[in-house]
Amino acid sequence: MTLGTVRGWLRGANRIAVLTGAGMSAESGVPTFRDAQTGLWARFRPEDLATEAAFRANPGNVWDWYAMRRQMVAGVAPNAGHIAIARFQQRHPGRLTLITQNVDGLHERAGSTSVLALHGRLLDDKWLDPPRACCLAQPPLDGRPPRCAACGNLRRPAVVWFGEMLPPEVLAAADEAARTCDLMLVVGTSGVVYPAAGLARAAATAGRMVVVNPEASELDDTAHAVLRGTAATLLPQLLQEEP
Ligand code: BV8
Repeated sequence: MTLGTVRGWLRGANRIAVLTGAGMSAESGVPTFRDAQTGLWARFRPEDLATEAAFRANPGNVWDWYAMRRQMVAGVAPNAGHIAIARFQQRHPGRLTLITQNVDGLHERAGSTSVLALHGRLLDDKWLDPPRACCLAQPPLDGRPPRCAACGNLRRPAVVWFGEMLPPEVLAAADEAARTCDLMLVVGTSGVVYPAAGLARAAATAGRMVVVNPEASELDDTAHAVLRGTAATLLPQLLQEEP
């Protein structure tokens, strides 16, 4: 399938969904999730760091991994792919539902609205255990991680770790969008992580599902079209208005 064919499908689609993964932010300089970990974390698989058990076992190490990622994300900018999606949403209010597995906040920074963030947000924190009155009575003590001065409850990144439920209302909205769309663009995801990848499969049944990825992914065999290219190159070509 060519770019032109998919552009034709998009023109005829009233309800568009876009599902993005880590590859969406690669051209902004954010390493993809399954890229080799760098530095201190080179010997860990992300699946082994992004879990509650890992955090409880070694809170400082996991907290530092997130602090490093926060610092990296603070220093990058949305790329042409993020901007193309945001501009399309502005030109066609309500026609494109954006679902992301990413926690970097770059879609919002590009101007996208009502982003369905399946896996939470890197820059937000929450209490590890349900907060008691003491946790809410004063700011947490600074530290790696910060903690409640009275009971020691830890702060943790407000992201969804492996083995944790996705926010039910976000997942329900994403599921609804996937099951009722005419077309879903699946951009920059290996299609390994569930239930996110299941949304792409649901969209392939409801309408057309198009993969945008420079490499092969687990979703290629279910796609109606596979466009071999990057987010920052192909999304502006797919989503820009006719000249
Ligand atoms: C749950 C937040 C249940 C944290 C993340 C076996 C089979 C099926 C499922 C499972 C299984 N075993 C376990 C499970 C469940 C598990 C899972 O799916 N595991 C995987 C590893 C098999 N899922 C869960 O645990 C989920 N929860 O199921 O709960 C439950 C139910 C009830 C009660 C309790 C529990 C939670 C999953 C969420 C985990 N959190 N992130 C953090 O970020 O630290 S997931 C993490 O992976 C990121 O969010 C990332 O986005 C996501 C998916 O990875 P990708 O985005 O695809 O990134 P990846 O690096 O893999 O690929 C990048 C792609 O980009 C590549 O294809 C590459 O070619 C492409 N690319 C590169 N450059 C570009 C590009 N594309 C375009 N342009 C470019 N320039």
